Amino acid sequence: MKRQRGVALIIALVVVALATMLATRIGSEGALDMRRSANMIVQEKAFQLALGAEVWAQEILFAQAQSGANLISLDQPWATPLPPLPVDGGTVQGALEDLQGRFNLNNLVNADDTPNELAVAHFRRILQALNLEVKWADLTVDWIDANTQVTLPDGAEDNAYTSQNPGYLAANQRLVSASELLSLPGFGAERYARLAPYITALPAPSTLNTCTASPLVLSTLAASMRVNFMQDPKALAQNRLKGCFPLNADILTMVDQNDGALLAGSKSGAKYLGQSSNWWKATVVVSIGSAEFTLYTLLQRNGSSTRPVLRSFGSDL
Ligand SMILES: [Ca+2]
Repeated sequence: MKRQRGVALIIALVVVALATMLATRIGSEGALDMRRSANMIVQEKAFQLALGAEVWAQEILFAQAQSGANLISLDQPWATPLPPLPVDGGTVQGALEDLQGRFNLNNLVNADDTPNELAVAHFRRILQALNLEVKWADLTVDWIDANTQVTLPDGAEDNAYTSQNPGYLAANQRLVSASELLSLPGFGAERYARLAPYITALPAPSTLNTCTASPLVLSTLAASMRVNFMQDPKALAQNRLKGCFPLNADILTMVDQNDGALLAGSKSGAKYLGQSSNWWKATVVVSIGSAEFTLYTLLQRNGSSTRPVLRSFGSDL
């Protein structure tokens, strides 16, 4: 009898313990579910706000197109960032960047699949200016070009990639994102971080907008470039307060005649320089409570209309 009571007591204790465990579990699951739902609501809200700001960016570019200005320069309204604006439960801020002020990696290969010598030489000088190895220029050409012939001296085709573990093939097509450079064995995040602010991967060939290009991109335009804008970036910024600087014509006075003819396109027929743009990057940052979300959008302008071509939520284009 005594023994039976003992057993009953143990069973009762086990039942209570089990019930307590289940209750705790249900409680924490419930809390997690609620937290998860709250996060999803915040995320959806942030996404909708970011899309709203993206429309704002398109409106600004539309107004810019309506203004009738032929040049795209840094003194224009689009170039002024949108400061943090209060919205329901947080803030939204944004900025537009003219991507034709960057070096377009997809310019490295011509439409006929040959290397664009002018762009390749420019890219080599950009790499040099950043203390990076020039071999990455040929490697990028081979990664993009449709053929499987190795570009000399530094190129590589499928063999270099199939021998990796795990193996893969060269893209042999235009880059969708500049971050594809990370696919080149040994390139690495450190090099990419250094190069990233100066490069882009646009879906079409583009001219370089000298009105918005960075000091480094301008100074490396030609081997014979006599002006080093990197020495005095403030002077360049000052010169840009009132309009486009340097104009294409200004650049031609800063290089020797042969380089000038190449940049102006009078030798190849294709202009390397321009003073306008059809490609922008909109960066929108939405903060709600302690959460922050960033939307990057590639915008293409066609006449007076602008449309989003690519969106990335969280990581840069
Ligand atoms: Ca190739």
